[in-house]
Amino acid sequence: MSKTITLQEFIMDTQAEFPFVSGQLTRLLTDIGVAAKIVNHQVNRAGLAGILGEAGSQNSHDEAQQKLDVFADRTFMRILTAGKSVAGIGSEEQDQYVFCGDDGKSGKYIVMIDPLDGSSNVDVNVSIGTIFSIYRRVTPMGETLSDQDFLQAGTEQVVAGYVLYGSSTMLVYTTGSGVNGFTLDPAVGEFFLSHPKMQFPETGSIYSINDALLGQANEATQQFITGCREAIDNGFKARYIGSLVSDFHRNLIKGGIYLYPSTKDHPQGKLRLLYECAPLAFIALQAGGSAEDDHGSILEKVPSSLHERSPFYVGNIHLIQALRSCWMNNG
Ligand code: P6P
Repeated sequence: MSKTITLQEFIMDTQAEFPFVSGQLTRLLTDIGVAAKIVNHQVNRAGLAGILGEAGSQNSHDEAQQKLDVFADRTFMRILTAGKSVAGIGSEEQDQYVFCGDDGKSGKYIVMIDPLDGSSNVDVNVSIGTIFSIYRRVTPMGETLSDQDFLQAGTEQVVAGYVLYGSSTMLVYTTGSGVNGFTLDPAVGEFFLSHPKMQFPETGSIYSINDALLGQANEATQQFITGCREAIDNGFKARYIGSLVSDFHRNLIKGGIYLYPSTKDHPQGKLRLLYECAPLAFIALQAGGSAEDDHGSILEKVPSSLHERSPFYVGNIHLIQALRSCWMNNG
């Protein structure tokens, strides 16, 4: 039986894929793995460590921060900043961009991150996740960062990935050459390659949407979901965990579509373009799937602000195409 390789070995083996490789990206990916292990440890013992519940603070979206949100944000900030590869970070938990090191003049990469998505689920022991995206800086090294470094289209991503703190903890990422999944062995504290070359199944029959919001959704989404419900004899079923990374990961493995349309409460959509939709869209396309908003490709969207929201539909190509045809039918 061939040896299962660790995340570190895989990163080293594949770093040659990158032109002008300087080792900075290798260091950055390694740092993400380390931060994920630290956050995982706290998530797994949250009920014992008195870190369940709200931190008593709010993030920039006036959402109550969970204690674990704050812990995860501080952990990723600390480790990514210390690594010297990162010039700046955009985080769901930070109102503004964070410049790393010497005012962001030396690091080569920009990181977008949702440190702990779905964190309110941790109190009820439901899986949660970290979502991250890595871009090259636009301004030359040695200059101070500007908006253009942070507000890049998803097509400019160098790396996208997520950590799923579930029944086991997984790190799944792509550098543009396919999607690979690593499972943490807590006994040795290492991530091992467990899901090489992840691809959506040929077809999918799971639809994930918050049913309570359907009445507020656009006509196309309502028509599509009605079609799914009528296809129950073809094996269609509804599955919605309420934790984006968990719903996405399940659909990636079993096949399906996740939908979060714009609603009355969230007229631009609830999910954030830069650190939720774009990274998962990159992964989806690399895994043979598709990701759109109401008008077309998520990856082509150029954000105008750090916390911009977007409607988000992601999953098997044939399901996204079926939704698109509902848009066409509804003019
Ligand atoms: P709703 C969690 O707050 C989150 O951002 C995603 O993880 C999840 O898919 C979605 O919101 C759930 O939203 O409105 O269905 O509770």
